[in-house]
Amino acid sequence: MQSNEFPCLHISRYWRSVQDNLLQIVDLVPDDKFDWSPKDDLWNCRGILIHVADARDGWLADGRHGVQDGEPYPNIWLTARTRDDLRRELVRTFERVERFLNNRSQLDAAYSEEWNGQTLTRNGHWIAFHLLEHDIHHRAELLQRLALLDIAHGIDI
Ligand code: NI
Repeated sequence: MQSNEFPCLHISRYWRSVQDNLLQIVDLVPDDKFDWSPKDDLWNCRGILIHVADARDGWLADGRHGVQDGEPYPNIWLTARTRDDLRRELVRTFERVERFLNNRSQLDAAYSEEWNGQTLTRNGHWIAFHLLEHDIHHRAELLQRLALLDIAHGIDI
């Protein structure tokens, strides 16, 4: 193996465990805590959950970051209010991610965007990695919220 090569790594199938945890968290947040935040300048639980789903749409829908999968980019900041809404948007956007993960040409393609006067070019594998790290990052943030609320979650990572 040459130094610039990496071993073949198949991890897409394990992403679902992160999604399952996010759905568990949606079920665990008490009705009166979706708008709770530990500090004024930090997002509340509803905002974090919307942001996770919105980021998936954003990276796959609009072609601004790169992938333009032909599906719409709904503004769920206005429509995701209830627990059922949040669950529905996480399920919808994860199915969208799964379609992307199964689309070899979208994964292998290069995508460019302008950022701070620079042209950033990434491929679909990077976008998939970024969406996974984003899910994981915000799962940790939500678990911290539950811990601060003394809500046992049983999610042991
Ligand atoms: Ni984020």
